[in-house]
Parts: sequence; structure tokens; C-alpha cells
Amino acid sequence: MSLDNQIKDTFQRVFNSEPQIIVKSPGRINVIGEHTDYNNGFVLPAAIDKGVYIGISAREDDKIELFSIDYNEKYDTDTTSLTFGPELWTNYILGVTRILSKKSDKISGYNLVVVGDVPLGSGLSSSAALTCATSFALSKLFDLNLSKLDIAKVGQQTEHEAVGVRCGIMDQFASVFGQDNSLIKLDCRSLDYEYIPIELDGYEILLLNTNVKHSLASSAYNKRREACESAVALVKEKYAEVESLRDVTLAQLDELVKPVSVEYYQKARFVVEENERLLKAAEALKSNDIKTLGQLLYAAHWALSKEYEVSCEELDFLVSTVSTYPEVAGARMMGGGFGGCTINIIEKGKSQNVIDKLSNLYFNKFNLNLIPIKVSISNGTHEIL
Ligand code: GAF
Repeated sequence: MSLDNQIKDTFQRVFNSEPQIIVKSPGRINVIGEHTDYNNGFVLPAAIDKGVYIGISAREDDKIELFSIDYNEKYDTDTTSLTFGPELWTNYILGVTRILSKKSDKISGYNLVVVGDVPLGSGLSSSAALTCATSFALSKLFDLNLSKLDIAKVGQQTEHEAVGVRCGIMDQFASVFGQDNSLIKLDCRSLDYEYIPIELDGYEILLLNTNVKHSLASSAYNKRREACESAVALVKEKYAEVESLRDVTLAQLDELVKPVSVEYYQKARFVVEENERLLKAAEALKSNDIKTLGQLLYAAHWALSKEYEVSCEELDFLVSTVSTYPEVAGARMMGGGFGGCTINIIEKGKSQNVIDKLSNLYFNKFNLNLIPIKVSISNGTHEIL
């Protein structure tokens, strides 16, 4: 049964009624440009066909009743206390509700059913999909008139406040602004963006899920962000106009950061170079130069692994193994790191060969199943009903 029909069925069973609104908000991939968003740099993501679906209806009272199909769990609270439940999925939904309730008094009680097909922990941003779906649904239901950018920002703020991850705007922006068959080249400083049609002449994208999510992910993420901020503070002592790593040159890092902290220097240099790689990759995509694009992906991976130190054994194994396959133009870890997926650019029609060759090797080494994920590039958050 399709996910929107599952929502309707479950709504009927749990709430004895039809949802007033059903929305879908997608997960995302990112071709290149990791850990650049919170440094005011560029990113190159796209929304995918897999996402989170929410069905919602307003109530006469101030009760909030939530039901997750994936967890088969119900959780109730009310608009005054907005107490989070024991599971993280409730924090995301109620975190959005808290933020919007502070902005508007139009929010009253509601019933909500949620389901999704973004594999959890795979680095495809199921959490951004969930917060953006919630924010869009509440805006429609209670006439809050939120713009697309408002929705993305509320999603990001929820991640900061309700979950404690000081993420950038990439995932939420991609989920909301996604467009069929297009990548989004987003400038995270100005929030200007450009759609780049994804025409990988003769190539296709395949995601390979390591099936691991190492637990240090969120604390390590915040630590990387702090290292970048510390590097900026050091440069700022001499160059007061500098606001973020986007404004910093490699020469300034050599002069002012390297002598003080190798750790900050390495992390900051990665970000400056990752932005450069992204700009080259965007040009390579526009001129269909897949060879150059692939090389940039490999370079990004090893920099993420060795300099930014956000990879893991499983991701490194996948990337180093496919780099010996002639049908693979490029590959790298994708998203925040410490597990999740690699993104691979493979000659059209050869993905199954790669999966066949790699699956046994991966299982023998890690005793884990490698999970291939095929995605298509799709539209952003939208109403279904
Ligand atoms: C996670 C974050 F949520 C994003 O904001 C981004 O920083 C990404 O990691 C790394 O590029 O997905």
C-alpha cells in the first residue's frame, strides 16, 4: 500500500476520521560540499523520491495526539506543556510545534500520523524531512503562511533546540526547495541558489549504505563546528572583517591558525578546500565532465576522512574498493559522517555489477549487509491531498 494510503488507513483506525491534509517532505543526497553549510560556504544537494509523510487534522481542544506507523507508537500531550516523548521522533514534531507556537497563537490541538521510507541513520536526512513535513503541515493547517525558507529555518532551529545538533541549513533547504531532476547549488551565506539539471550523460548515481551509524556522530559534529569557529576567531584578531571560513584564505590560515593549533588548522583548511572542490564540481557538471567530477568526489572523501576526520572504517573500505573498479567514476562518504551512505557515480547499467562485487567483500570484512539504495531526484515538500 502506498504511504499516503497507509496514512489514511491509520488515521481512520486511530482517530476515526480522515486527515485534513497530507504532506510529503523528501530526504536528500549531496553530490559534494560537506560541512561547508555551517561555515557559510556552498553545498550541492538534491531532494530524493524517498521521504516522510504526515497526515494531520485540527482538534477542538488543546490535545496533541501523535501516531508513528514505523514505530507503531502513540504519544499524547497538549499545546500548553508540549512535553517530549521517550522517542526522538516526538522531539522533532513537538520541537517544531514549540517553535511555531512561540511565533503564533493560532496553533491549537491536532491529531497527526507519520510514516516514512527514508532509511533511518543512512545519512539521507530523515530528520530534516520530518521537521520540514511537520512545519509545512502546521503552517497549512493553522494558516501560518510560512514561506519555504521559513519552513527550512524552523527545521534547522528544531535540530539545534530539540536535538542539540548545531547543523547547517543544507538538509532542510534541500528537502523544501528540491526540484525534479535538479541539483541545488546553494550559497549558504546569501541563501541564493541555482538549479543545475542533473544530466550525468552515460552515468548513474548509486548510494551504498554501510548499515552503521557510529554513536559519536552528534557530539563529534558539534566539535567540528567549534574547531571551525575557533579558527575564524584566530583569523579575526588580525582581519576584523572576516565573518566565517567563507571569507578566509589558505594564506591567512597558514599565518594565523597553523602556529596556534594544528587541529583547528586542519579542520579549517578542509572547509576552504571543500568549497573550492564544490565550485569546480559544479562547473564539471555543467560541462558534463564526469571524469573530473569523479576525481573531485574521491579527493573530497579522503579529505573528509584524513583531515576532517568524520569518516569510518566501513565508509573508507567502500570508497577505496570502488576506486579500483573502472566503471566507477567517483565516490565518497555523504552527509555528516561516521556511517551512513557513500554516493557513487557509476557507468549507466553497471550498478548491479558493483553491488555484486562489493556485497560479499563487505560482508566478509564487517559481518554487515551492504544496502544499495537507488534514488531519483524529486520535488521538495508538498501537499498530497
Ligand atoms: C548533516 C547536517 F545536518 C548538515 O547541516 C551538514 O552540515 C552535513 O551534515 C554535512 O555536510 O547532514
